[in-house]
Order: sequence, then structure tokens, then C-alpha cells
Amino acid sequence: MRLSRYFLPVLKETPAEASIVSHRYMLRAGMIRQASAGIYTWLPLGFRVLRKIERIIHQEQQRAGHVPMLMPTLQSSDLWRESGRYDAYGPEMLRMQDRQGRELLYTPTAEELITDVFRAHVKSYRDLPLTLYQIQWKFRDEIRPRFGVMRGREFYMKDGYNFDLTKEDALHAYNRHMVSYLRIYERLGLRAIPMRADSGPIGGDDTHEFLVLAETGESEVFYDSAVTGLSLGAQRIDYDDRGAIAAICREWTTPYARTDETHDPELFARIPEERRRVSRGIEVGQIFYFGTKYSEPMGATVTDEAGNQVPVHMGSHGIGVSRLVGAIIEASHDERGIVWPEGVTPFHAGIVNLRQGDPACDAACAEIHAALCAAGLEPLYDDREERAGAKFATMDLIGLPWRITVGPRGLKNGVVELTCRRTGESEEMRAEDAVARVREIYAPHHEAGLVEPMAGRSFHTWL
Ligand code: P5A
Repeated sequence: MRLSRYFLPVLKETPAEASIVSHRYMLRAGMIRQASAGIYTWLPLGFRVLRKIERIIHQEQQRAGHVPMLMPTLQSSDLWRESGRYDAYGPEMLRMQDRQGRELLYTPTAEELITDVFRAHVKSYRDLPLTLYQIQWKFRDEIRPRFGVMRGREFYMKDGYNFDLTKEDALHAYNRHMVSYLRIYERLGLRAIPMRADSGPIGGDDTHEFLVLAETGESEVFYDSAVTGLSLGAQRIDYDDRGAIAAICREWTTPYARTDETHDPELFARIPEERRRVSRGIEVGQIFYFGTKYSEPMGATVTDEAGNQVPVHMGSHGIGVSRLVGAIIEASHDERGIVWPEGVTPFHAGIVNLRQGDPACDAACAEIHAALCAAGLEPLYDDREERAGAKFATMDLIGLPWRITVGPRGLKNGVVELTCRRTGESEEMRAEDAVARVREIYAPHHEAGLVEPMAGRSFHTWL
């Protein structure tokens, strides 16, 4: 992509309304624009990051055996009366009427709608287990929307729902989600800790939240520092192996880790003092097991092996997709701007032409651009007639992990400069070597993306 043909409305001034760093940088880097309180337009750069996160979520969820679909944002209130949540949900739910006077609501979550789909189509235990999920906009009329996309009123959520015959099966679905979520956060370049939590209006007793540690987080968290050393790494995961999946969950949930809602000072005091940590965290996901809370009142039953009608055991599982964009920036930035992890960066590398209009520089940049594209990478080529300082400042602000700088002096010696955004280190090398190095850096991400769940077709052709 050539910057001269792109739309990147970068702001010079720090917007006064933004009190945390991710909000400031998202506005300044031209990623979002507030449309009204707690509601945002996703400008091209922000949209790219959102799509990258979505893609990783789709891949990892389908690896765990979960099936993607899409439900509407507007729902009939009748379903919510059946579950008993219509009145219980309170003023956070945006309610409206159509021209016939029928009551509708903008979905804050979708347990009722998916249970209605299930009861219409699934009748037998033979069709279980089943986990359906979507990535769809939600609306919650938060009393204090703030921190940009971190606490929006409209926000993008991955929401999944499992249907199982027994509690034991449903707890395996819960565990599968925990492992799949840990995998997703790792691929996003985040360290997220599962913490025992409170279930709120979704219901149920078993629930974990996933928190990314950050000073600007809205939740106070208490944990054993042992948990921060855990990582799934590249291990192969068999999601059908109940024992192995449960063992991973045990490993991650045994060290003490709780939010202020469930914090138990006595248990906390038993951790050796040097490992006790109190800090703040951003909630980037939550999983629930709530048994038959929705299936019973809504009549979502199947026939079991003995021919009896039994309500299914359910859980639901959410990831704050739009919030994650802010959370990643909170966890990865410096005083000059964002530092994207390679897994979600909007463009893989920036190309900076120090002398636009100089035939040798223009030709070298065009060649590097073409070579990166041919390798399946997405470069952003700053081909504007701008000072070098302004070009570097833009690249630093938007946070691309790698930058290739092309100037007349270097070209005379046959070299360009490859710079790492995170460390600031630069190295001179031949243009083809810089391209090869960038390819190598992204190879593991490519490989991860190549194992497509939809045989032989790239993700973009079916989403
Ligand atoms: C699980 C999926 C649910 O709604 N029902 C379907 C369950 N869970 S939740 O914890 O309430 O929300 C899931 C995740 O959504 C993000 N989130 C938000 N993001 C931005 N702005 C908001 N106002 C907001 N509210 C919730 C969080 O990441 C949460 O973990």
C-alpha cells in the first residue's frame, strides 16, 4: 500500500478527551474516530488491526472444533421474556420499537437467540456436543463509556455457546475454551491471566475472566507471580483429549489469581510474600458454565440414550475483540507511539523513501514494495513528499514492527537500513537481504495462518 493512496488521518495534537495511552494513540494514529459517546468509526488502519485479531480468533476457535455463524444485532424482546432476563437486564439494554409497535433490543449478548436456534434444530443427544460462535457488534448502554474502545457502548465481541448432554461434557467445553483463549492471547502478543471471577447477569457458578496486566486496567487484581511465567508456546494441542486439556487448565488456574470481586485475603496471605502481587488488569475475555439456566425455561431439550427429554448443559464464552485493540496498545507502546506485536500489526513493514522523486530511491522502494507483496506480506510505503523526520514520526506513531529506510547515500553503497521499532536498532544491508529478513521474521505467523481450517481455501475467500 502506498501511503499517498491510503487514508491515514494522523493527528498532530494530543486529543484532550483521551486520558489513557491507547485511546490517545488510536486517535492520533488515525485508527478510530468517535461517532458519538462510546461509539466509534473504525478508520482503515484500526479496521486492519480489528480484522487481524478476528482472523486469529477464527483460526483458533475452529481448531478447538467450534463452528462460526452470524446472528443479527437486533433481537425480539419476546425471547428475553422467556428466559426471564428482559426485566433483569436493566438500563444497560438498549430497547426500541419498530413501526408495528413490536419491541426489539440491540443485542448485549446472545444466549437467548442461540438457544432459540438450538431448540428449533437439535433434537437428539447424537447431535451433541455442539459449540457455535460468532463475532458480532454488541451494545451495552454503559453509564460511563470511557477510555475509547476499552469501555465502549457499541463494541465488537466474539461470543460462543456450547450445548452438551452432561455437566461433565459441558465442563470439557469450558476447558477447551480456556485453552483456546490462552492460545489466542499468546498469538496476539499478550500475556492474559485466567482469574476466578463473578458471573454477573450471565449467571452460573463457574466462570473465569482473562486479564491483561496494565496500570490503566479497570479491575484490581491479586495473584501469585508464578502464573506470569506460564506459556503454551508451540505445543500441539489435541482438543479432544479431555485429560490433557484439563491438565493445562489446572496448571493455569492453580496459582492464586482473582479479581477484587472474588478476592479472598486469607487464601492470598498463604502465598509466599515475595510472590504476592496486587495490580490492575484489563478484562479481555470471560468464560461461563451455567448449566440449564437458559435451556430449562426455554425448553432446549434433547432425547438422551434412554429416550428421555433432558435440558442441555450450556456455557457461554466471550472475547472483547475491539477492547483487545486498546489492551494490546496499553501493553505495547513507548513515548513515540504504538509498538505492534507481529501477529496483529496492520502492515508488516514500513518503507520510508528519504528522497521522493529521486529516480534511484523511487525505483528501489518500488522494488522492495513489490518483493514484500510477492512474499504475501503487506508493506506500507511512505511515498509522500515529506521531510524524513515527519515520515519517521508517522511510522513510529503507527507502530509497524519493521521499517526499511531507503536514501540516496545508502543506495550509492548498495544498502538500505532495516530498523526494529521495539529496540530502535538499525542495520544496513542490501535491499534483497532486508526483504529476506522480513520474510523470515514473519514466517512463523505465515505458517500459523496456512493451516486453514477450510481445506485449501484462504480465510479471506470464505469470511
Ligand atoms: C460470554 C459471551 C458475555 O457477555 N455472553 C456471551 C457472555 N460475557 S461478558 O464478560 O459480559 O463480555 C465478554 C467480553 O466482552 C468485552 N466487553 C466489552 N468491551 C468493550 N466495551 C464494553 N463495554 C464491554 N463489555 C464487555 C470484555 O472483554 C468481556 O470480557
